[in-house]
Amino acid sequence: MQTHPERDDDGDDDAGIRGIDGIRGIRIGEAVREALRRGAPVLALESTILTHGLPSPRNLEVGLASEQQVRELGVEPATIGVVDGVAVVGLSPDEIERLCTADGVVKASVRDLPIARAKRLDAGTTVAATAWLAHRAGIRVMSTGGLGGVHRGASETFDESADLGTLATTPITLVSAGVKSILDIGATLERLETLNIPVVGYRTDRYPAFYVTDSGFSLDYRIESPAEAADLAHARDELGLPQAVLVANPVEAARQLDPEFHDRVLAEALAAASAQGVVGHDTTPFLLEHVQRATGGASLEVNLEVYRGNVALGAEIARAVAR
Ligand code: PSU
Ligand code: MN
Repeated sequence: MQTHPERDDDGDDDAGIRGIDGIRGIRIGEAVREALRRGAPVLALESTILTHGLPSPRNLEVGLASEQQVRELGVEPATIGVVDGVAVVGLSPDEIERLCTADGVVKASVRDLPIARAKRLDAGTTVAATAWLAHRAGIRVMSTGGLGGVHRGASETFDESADLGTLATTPITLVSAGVKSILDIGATLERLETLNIPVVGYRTDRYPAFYVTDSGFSLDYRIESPAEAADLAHARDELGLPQAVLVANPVEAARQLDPEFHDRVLAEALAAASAQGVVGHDTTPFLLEHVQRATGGASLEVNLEVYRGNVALGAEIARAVAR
């Protein structure tokens, strides 16, 4: 069964935040609301991947195709984003198109949500903002491409994605292909440990690095099935722990970006970012764009393959969790 916020057992009166349309401050799309009411499986999808991660017009194709993919697996998709200041859980196809094509769409992590609301902005939501909104709406499972993490040089810049801190307090199950090697993967794994966030490999003992199957870092635990992921989420809930469970789902080795090519392009991208003084939340989109251009689109194809795989696994886990 889906756990609705007003039925949780944390002792506070979550019913009070329920407005006529669902949760106060959040608009829940009709189909998503209906699925949640029935306890049917729902899979949350982020939108920064569409607004800031993928080039146009692939972003719109991917946004709509992923929803279709989720539906074909018998799961209700809930793409999450901000339209005219309103946080929407379950964007309509028109709203997805608007976020993919309009000018001035910002990237919103959790701290940007109140600003976007007050200023009536359009925004793609990051993993952090998406997970937080999804959880608040009562959704248990989410898929993304790559997670934010600790940036290289973070010991000087303090640039660590708000994804990590948010996932430490947001009990959702999140499927990703690890973090991209534009980040400091070792430091990211250390921070996940510090933040008490469980990470398991899906049929692997190796932490993936998004474009490549193996980051060089190993994982202590692996799971073999969606049912095992659901067991893990239930165990977390029984213990009353607030952390997300991270399921690391690697791209098939035969379909990864050639690791040597990958390392070379990455080194160039990092040098360009540093030469142009790119900092803060512009860093991830800048590096991704650079890698996409420098690989002549090969990284984009891997990116889409990785994302399809995560969406498929997320949908299966959503079904297992709802059972
Ligand atoms: N990593 C990717 N692609 C992405 C992102 C991360 O491989 O599109 C996006 C996600 O939405 C993630 C966000 O939550 O970037 C992290 O950004 P920041 O480091 O500014 O928190
Ligand atoms: Mn950052």
